[in-house]
Amino acid sequence: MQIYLDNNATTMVDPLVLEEMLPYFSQYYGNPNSLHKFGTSTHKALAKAVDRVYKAINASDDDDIIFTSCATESNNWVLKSVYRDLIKHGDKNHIVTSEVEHPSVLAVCKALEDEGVKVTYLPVNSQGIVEAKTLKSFITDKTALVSIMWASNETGMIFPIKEIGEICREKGVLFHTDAVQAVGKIPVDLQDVHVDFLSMSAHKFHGPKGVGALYIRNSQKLTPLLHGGEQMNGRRSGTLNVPLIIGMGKAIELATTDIESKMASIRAKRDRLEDAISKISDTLVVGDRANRTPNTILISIRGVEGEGMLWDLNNNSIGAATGSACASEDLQANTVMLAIGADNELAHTGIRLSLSRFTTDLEIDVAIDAFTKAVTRLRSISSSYAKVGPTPGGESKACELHH
Ligand code: C6P
Repeated sequence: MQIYLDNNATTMVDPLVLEEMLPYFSQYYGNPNSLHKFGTSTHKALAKAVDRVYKAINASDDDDIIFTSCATESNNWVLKSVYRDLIKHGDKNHIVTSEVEHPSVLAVCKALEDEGVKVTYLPVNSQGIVEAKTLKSFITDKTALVSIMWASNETGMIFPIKEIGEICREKGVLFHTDAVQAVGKIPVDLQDVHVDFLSMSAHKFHGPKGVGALYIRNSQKLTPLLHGGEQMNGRRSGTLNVPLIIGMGKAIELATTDIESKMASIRAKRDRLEDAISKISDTLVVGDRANRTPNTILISIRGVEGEGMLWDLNNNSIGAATGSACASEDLQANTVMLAIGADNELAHTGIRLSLSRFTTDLEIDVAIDAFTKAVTRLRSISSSYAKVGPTPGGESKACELHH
């Protein structure tokens, strides 16, 4: 039995999604910009996919949703083009983001600092989220953009996007949110929150890899990242990836239809797993579960290196992570745990477990057993744990980290 608990890294393509995509590889393969039937025969399915994405996030007809190759492209596009439009060719000089964004935001901000942009990296509280009141005092009349994620890929914690959006609107500053871990997991309603730009990625909600989108409120100006042809009304050049866009449309519809009951079912399994593994002494789960995406747990286990834990779980055919998949090779401490106030040792012991709607109760039972045994084995050979021993009382805690 293979148990996949790394759904924040990527998800399995839903068989219903695959089924809908398949004819568009070898049957209806025309370029949608061609005028013959090979091209035009894709139009109906493409229009349906677009409608499905608009509906899923409750975008209005005045807004634009532009397909990209991934959320990394969407994030790069917003940051680089706002820099070009409002800083390089305007009178602004400042961007606000948070310390815990995904590298596809943070690395772009670092690159923009080299171009002379001032970037404020907002701290997070002990729950791992930016507080809206913190943001307020950092916005100046030189601020071009605020970019804050909707939900954390590492902890699952949900940020106060509605309040942040209101602050940005009041101050007249553009607001971008990286909603990769929110779309398809929790309700995202763009009539309820004020967001100018929103990034998403199909492979996080059982769609294919290699396709994402950028939502643009009121189709407002944003210089394209990719210049070339006139695809997507000239906003994003490159031949449309028809099967992947169709797959994204189907996947977002499946993920967001009856989302509350899907969330309840995933949450019940997540909570059962969390309750069981946090009974192990000296463990700590980051963030209140009520304010987390229903599928995610970031747990630290004193005396157990994250990589060792992954090794043991992997030997039991369980796939988990120590944090973001794209930072998994550098063996560094979990950056989000450090930002929350964990010391270096604790930040090396984080394990991220992320479920999906395909996770079964049986898989949770097996995972609980394997996790518990792995902790016992790894602690028995841990020199640091042997030196200190279990904390008196040894009880586990919900997050209580402080700066
Ligand atoms: N996070 C993780 O293990 P792409 O793959 O480019 O469509 O998505 C990038 C991305 C952007 N923002 C957030 C919040 C994300 O979680 C991700 C992908 C994976 O956490 C892989 S690094």
